[in-house]
Amino acid sequence: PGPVVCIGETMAALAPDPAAPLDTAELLRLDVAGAESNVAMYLADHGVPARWVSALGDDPFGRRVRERIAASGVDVSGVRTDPARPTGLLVKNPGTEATSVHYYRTGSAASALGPPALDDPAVRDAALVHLTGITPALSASCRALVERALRPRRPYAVSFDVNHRPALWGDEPAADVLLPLAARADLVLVGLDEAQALWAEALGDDAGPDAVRELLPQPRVLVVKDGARAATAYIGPDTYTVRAPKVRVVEPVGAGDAFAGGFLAGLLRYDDPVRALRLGHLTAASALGVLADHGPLLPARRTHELLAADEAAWN
Ligand code: KDG
Repeated sequence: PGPVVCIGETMAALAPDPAAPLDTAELLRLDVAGAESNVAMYLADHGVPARWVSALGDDPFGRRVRERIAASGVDVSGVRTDPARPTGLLVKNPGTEATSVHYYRTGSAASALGPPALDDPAVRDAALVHLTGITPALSASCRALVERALRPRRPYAVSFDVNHRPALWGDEPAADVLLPLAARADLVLVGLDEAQALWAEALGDDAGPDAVRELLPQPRVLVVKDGARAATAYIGPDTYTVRAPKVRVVEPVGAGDAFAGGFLAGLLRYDDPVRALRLGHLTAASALGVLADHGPLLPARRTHELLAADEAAWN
């Protein structure tokens, strides 16, 4: 099969290190942050050919982002440099309860992406195109890109991680945009809490994963992630649930992308939904254990042991 092509914005990311509120922090660590390139990096970690298609400014942050992602084994030949627009920036502000995220991305190079990005040679032989619900919130042209990728009779399968980022939507109802987009994808990933927050009215009180499937019956594959508890994959008429292992959490941002990278890699490599869910959980654990979005995987041998182990070893 061809590569997985992940399309979306990646920013330079600044975060206090050691973690402290920005009011008092003195040192900031420079990293990269982008949901789709995170998925590409985790796919590459698992040995699945991955490309990242995007745009960056002609600036030091843009060069840093490109180099970091290329160094992770992702093909960045489809990443354009836009001399007229800057690379976006994300700043993390760790609070006592939770980390808040501040974006400096309006007018960024990636916000000017549009349907022509899909004509890039890097997309032409894609087996799977991976998109997220972040992109349609960035600009009208970015939304048009997602709409076009999800057109009927497309030459590739599309996976779509709902990735609701309330800070990007302002007054616009994200729920009304994201549901029809998700409905047209071949494979959808969504957090249960995210689905409950977005589509509360349609799902009803105390909705579980099955209610999300009822709301989204169209995609052949639907994965509903219930945080630290479990993840359920609906594939055609079949349902598979795998409990999450207990892990130490340093910082959760990036774990959803890691889960997506592991799940997609598992599905592509083993064509086995339970192994795919397990690889999703194991890869999420890599992101949960670090401050950055991208953490180191377990040694390959340990991963194989856990994928093959019986369920008791997982709980
Ligand atoms: O999924 C993790 C992302 O939230 C982060 O890396 C930044 O892509 C990002 C965004 O737009 O929030």
